[in-house]
Amino acid sequence: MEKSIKTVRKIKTALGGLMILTTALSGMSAPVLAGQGGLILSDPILRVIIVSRPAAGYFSLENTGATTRVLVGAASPVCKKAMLHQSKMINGVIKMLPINELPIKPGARLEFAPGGYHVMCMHPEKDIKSKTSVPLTLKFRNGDTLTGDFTVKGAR
Ligand SMILES: [Cu+2]
Repeated sequence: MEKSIKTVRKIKTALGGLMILTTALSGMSAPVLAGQGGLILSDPILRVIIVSRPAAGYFSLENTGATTRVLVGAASPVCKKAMLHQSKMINGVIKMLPINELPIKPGARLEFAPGGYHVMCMHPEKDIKSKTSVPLTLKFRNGDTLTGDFTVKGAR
């Protein structure tokens, strides 16, 4: 019994170290997905408030590589169409602007978060709320793609 408790403690310590490393890398908690050329995707979520309305994809994307990467689009089998959008206050009204390309310089981190950049998932699949996570692919100008497992979340 005593031995198993010690083992558990050791595992917890090891996990704690891993969490600290993950936190240091992403500034947030796991999950973290590393893609081509040093791209690191963390905390991907898809916010689904009402299935009949578009869902919004949020994440953090860090470029640890040596070259600028350009995000040009998104796609998911659970969205009829997925687009890159930016919410912006224009004359006191929040508007959503389409984004065609979004460069991420070496060492930079791009935040897709409420009130700013988001992936707009048009006509999400009807049973989307029954899923815990869905695949969503980020597309880059050089042809690379990065597919994350986006956690499905409802209204806060
Ligand atoms: Cu939008």
